[in-house]
Amino acid sequence: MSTRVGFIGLGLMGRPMSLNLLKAGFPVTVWNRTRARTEPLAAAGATVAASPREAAERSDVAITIVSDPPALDSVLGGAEGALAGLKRGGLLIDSSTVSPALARRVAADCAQRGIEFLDAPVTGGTWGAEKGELVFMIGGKAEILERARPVFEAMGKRLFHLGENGAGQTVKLAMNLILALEVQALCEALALVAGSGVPGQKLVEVMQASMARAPVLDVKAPLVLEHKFAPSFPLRLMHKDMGLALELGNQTGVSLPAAAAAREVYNFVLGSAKEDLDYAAIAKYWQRH
Ligand code: NA7
Repeated sequence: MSTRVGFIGLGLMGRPMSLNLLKAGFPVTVWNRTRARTEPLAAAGATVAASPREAAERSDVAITIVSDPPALDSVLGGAEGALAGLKRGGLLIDSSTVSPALARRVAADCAQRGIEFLDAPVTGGTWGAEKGELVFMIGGKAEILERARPVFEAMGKRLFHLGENGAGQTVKLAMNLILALEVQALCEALALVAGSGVPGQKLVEVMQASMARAPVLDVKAPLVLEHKFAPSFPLRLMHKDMGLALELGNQTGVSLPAAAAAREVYNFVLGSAKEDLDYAAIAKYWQRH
């Protein structure tokens, strides 16, 4: 019998990921806080649960992908939470980006109930989620990852086993820190040339022919030049991830001076935003001058 999957969180990432599980033939039960977002999944053949607990009860593997640590606590804990629904021997995979400390706490809560746990945040954005080409960064037992491999492979193209629970989140926070700083560097450099009267497009052309070229900048440079900031990876989530990275640095005694400075720019733009924006919108920091 095919592994039954419970899928909790149908945001920008969760919706295409759960659709890919359905396409791969897994029986999927979904839950989302805003119920209207379950409709496209129901139309594609998913069962809709009334609570995270019910989604977990109907599954062998439950997957969560929600905004942030409080959201994860709220879908896992309590009488209607997913942990109350999973059976002994079941598996919880969390693909949200949260702190490594929270991943370890969830792992301990699962262990007490005889549930296996993998922290498995993703990179690849909505594009990767739609194509089923996400990259998973995984913490937990290697043999559990192997057990879940077919489920992961319905959603992603690369699986990295990085160590014990929490290691997936640690690498994810470091990855997003790199992306956040690359985009910050691009926006600063564009402001510098624009301030001297040279069109930003000229800088981008040279960058594309140089060592400074980077895939994330291939995607974000046109958005910055055209001032198009519809969210692909929302600014609010990158802001959250930078906060989590700085918190991890505090806890481990590792100083992150560039991250601390960049977070001020992310703070400023997020604080003055009137709508949901992509994180490339940090370019607005310089456009106010
Ligand atoms: P989105 O598109 O903002 O989706 C967030 C999801 O989290 C969405 O399903 C939300 O439900 C859900 N959510 C948020 N807060 C809660 C609470 N308190 N309780 C239950 N559910 C909640 O984010 P993405 O899909 O782009 O990203 C998800 C994660 O992957 C995030 O950690 C990223 O950093 C990486 P809603 O539909 O709003 O009711």
